[in-house]
Amino acid sequence: MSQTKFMVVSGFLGAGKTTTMIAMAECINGRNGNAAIIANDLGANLVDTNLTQTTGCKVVEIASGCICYQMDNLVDQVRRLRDKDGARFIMSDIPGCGVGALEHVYHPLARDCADEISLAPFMVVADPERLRMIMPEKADINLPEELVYLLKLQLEEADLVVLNKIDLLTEEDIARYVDFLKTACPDIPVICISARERTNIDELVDFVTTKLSAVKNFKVNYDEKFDQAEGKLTWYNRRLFFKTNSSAAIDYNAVIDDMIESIRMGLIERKRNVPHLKTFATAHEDGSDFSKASLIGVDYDTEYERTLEREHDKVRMIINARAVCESRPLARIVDDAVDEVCDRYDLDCQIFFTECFGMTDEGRR
Ligand SMILES: Nc1nc2c(ncn2[C@@H]2O[C@H](COP(=O)(O)OP(=O)(O)OP(=O)(O)O)[C@@H](O)[C@H]2O)c(=O)[nH]1
Ligand SMILES: [Mg+2]
Repeated sequence: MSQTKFMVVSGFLGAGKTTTMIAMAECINGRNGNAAIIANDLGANLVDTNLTQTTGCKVVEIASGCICYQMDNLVDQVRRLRDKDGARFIMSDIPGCGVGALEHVYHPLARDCADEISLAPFMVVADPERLRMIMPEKADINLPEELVYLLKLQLEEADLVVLNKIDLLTEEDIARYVDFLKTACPDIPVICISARERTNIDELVDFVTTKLSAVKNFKVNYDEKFDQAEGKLTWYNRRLFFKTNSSAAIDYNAVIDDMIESIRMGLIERKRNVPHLKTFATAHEDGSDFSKASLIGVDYDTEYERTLEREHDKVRMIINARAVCESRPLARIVDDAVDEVCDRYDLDCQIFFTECFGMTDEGRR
């Protein structure tokens, strides 16, 4: 049986896992390599799946839990992508606070599926801005200390560290980050890329398509410290539908921007943060006109990968937030933001789906 190569892409919230997977898939497809992406996250209605679909890359979703805890489903999906879609290189991310896929995914695959699945290097995407927390400067970027622990743990799993977002760095900065990573992750190769600008993606693809994982023996200690870190995070997913009461077409880019600003202000008022807030909006009648926004913390600007090109009277929207905020205030903050834009722009709003849960909430499972 011909082997399919599988790779896990790990990395902190907002590091650029999805952008990197898309860039790699486009590059591999350009070489006739037939790539596929598995978008993995907790909960349902994922911005990342919708965004990836717009690129034309093959994408399936494993939602509602980390792949670490649904190996049968993962292996099924990999086989299906191989047999139905002819995928030869399949990559899956894990939730941005996730660790443990080396032990829970790579080891079982190496043990049980070695004849059909080969394992590409376990890849960890690092965002320079977040790395500042663990560099000698120990920058305070307004995230709790507990999350620093998760960031460090993620790096320990890597066969390959990808320093992303180098478009934001000078040559001297890049050298400083690489030096740090070489010390923090001894003997682990570092490849510097800009997923957004598609810089060094060929080099990265050469590496992961030709090298294999070392399948290191690394076990996460799921102790109190780990629980405290996970306990800091709340997941929020909502699907909704806006329409203008007057039926007039309006600029929904302004609505989205104001809504995100309102969420930001609500979090700041409560001294909370959001390591990644994403929105995806499509015109009701024309799915090709879409907007995708990301905010990687209340202290940063909202970034738009794409904005709506035209005015519309109706849009569908998905909001995903991974926040350092308890679930009830977070839900209220988003509700308030939605109400605020409905009033300001005279909109009607249908809410089809909302879930909001703390990672370690009692009674969730
Ligand atoms: N400047 C810059 N921004 C980037 C780059 N790669 C990704 N981003 C931006 O960083 C933000 C987060 O990127 P994602 O790819 O969604 O990050 P992620 O790791 O998949 O995030 P989660 O799935 O929520 O954990 C988005 O606004 C991206 O456009 C890059 O190379 N340069
Ligand atoms: Mg993502």
